[in-house]
Amino acid sequence: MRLLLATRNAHKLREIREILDLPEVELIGTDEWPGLPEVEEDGLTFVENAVKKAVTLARAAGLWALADDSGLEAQALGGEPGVYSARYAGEPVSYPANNAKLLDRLAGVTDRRARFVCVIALASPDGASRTVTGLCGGRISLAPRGANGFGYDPVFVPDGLDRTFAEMDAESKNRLSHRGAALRQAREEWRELLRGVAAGRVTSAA
Ligand code: ITT
Repeated sequence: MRLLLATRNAHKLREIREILDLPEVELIGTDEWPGLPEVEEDGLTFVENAVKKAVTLARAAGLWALADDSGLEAQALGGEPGVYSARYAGEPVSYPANNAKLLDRLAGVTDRRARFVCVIALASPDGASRTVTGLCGGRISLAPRGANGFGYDPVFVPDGLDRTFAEMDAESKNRLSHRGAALRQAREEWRELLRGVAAGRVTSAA
């Protein structure tokens, strides 16, 4: 079966392809399916946004679709930047500017606890959907470190380690990350469903 990956973020696409390894499923990027609509991410939760992205693109393409909505929540900032993670420092999206704003907001703050959240939504062409959620706890470093990964990786140190995500190779990050956790759960929970879709027995995620 073909599964449309409803994200325009190339870093996420790579991580999803690395982790969601299902034999019956051919993963298709949005660049391979012209004419898809832009989705405005105006939800107040990661679940709302992930479902909206997956359902909109599944309906438009007539394919099953998988979307990721994710972000960082800093404890001392009441969960900021949260669903606003991508555009925290405004448009155009700049990862260094987002990191600088976060470090600025946390200047002099001793509670540096934070967590990454990743919601993956799976939608069928009829508009039905399911979600899984992955979390990764850690803390915000005092300064950016490392050049791997994307987004807030240079300022995020996962629990139990001293290196930021940006100082790790992809495999180590995937083992610990919110996206890794969500995708492993997706693979477990949805394997049979996707097999049914591939065999023509299942037509809806409802
Ligand atoms: P799509 O909506 O097309 O999937 P996006 O980048 O706009 O791409 P989101 O709205 O879900 O995605 O924003 C997620 C932001 O959260 C992302 O831009 C990063 O700033 C941050 N983020 C999410 N996962 C991350 C990770 O694994 N490492 C670092 N930052 C991450």
